[in-house]
Amino acid sequence: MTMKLFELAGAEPERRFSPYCWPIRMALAHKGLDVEIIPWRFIDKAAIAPSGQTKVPVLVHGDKWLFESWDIANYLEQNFPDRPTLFGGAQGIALSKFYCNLASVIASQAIRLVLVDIYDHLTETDKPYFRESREQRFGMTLEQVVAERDSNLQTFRDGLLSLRMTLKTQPFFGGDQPLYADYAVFGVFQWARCISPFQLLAEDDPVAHWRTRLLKAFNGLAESAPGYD
Ligand SMILES: N[C@@H](CCC(=O)N[C@@H](CS)C(=O)NCC(=O)O)C(=O)O
Repeated sequence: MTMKLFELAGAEPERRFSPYCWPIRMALAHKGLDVEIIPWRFIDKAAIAPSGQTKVPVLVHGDKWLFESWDIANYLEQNFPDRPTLFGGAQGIALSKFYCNLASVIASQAIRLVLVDIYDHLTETDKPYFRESREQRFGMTLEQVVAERDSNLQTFRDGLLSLRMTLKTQPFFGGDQPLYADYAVFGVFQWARCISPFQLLAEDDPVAHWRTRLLKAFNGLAESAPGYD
């Protein structure tokens, strides 16, 4: 039974830019599971209404409509235990939760650098919803949010120090091989790469080298997605 994944898309259906959908795409690839990807736009709430909420990722497996990336990853781990593990056991699940929360924090900082680029890539029908909801959230225009991004970039990069220190001595947060902790954090950088030409990472940053390793994973699944480099 092939699963279906509703994934946030821009005006170009192949441009996928959700920091929460990408970890699930990578997790499905890690488990070697087939999935039908359904491009989804912000105002397309009816399509995912059976999940009982309004955000993607939404994974449909049989009659189950799953949402919340963390819950979906745990569902995949529990239901496909014979496939490669995403967490490396119970302690790994507990530790991975930290990386998911860290990814959300990094995403909340990165969005201040790429917000207006997201808007530029949306369908004309998504644009008014996005502008209104995000300007309400930030209390200023999209353009004002990113106005200082050149001078704020170094502060963002400095905030990645704990990632950088870890990746100096091991190729992945999971150790020698990537685990869900890697995919959770990678989702933020892949989201930014897919939606914005603004370079979040310096080329010589160990975080950038780790990102490259994950871009190339699973036969270049993430690298082949439309984006900027
Ligand atoms: N905590 C959720 C966050 C999901 C989320 O925020 N998804 C965004 C796309 S990145 C969304 O669907 N937003 C819909 C909206 O803003 O209306 C998860 O991890 O799945």
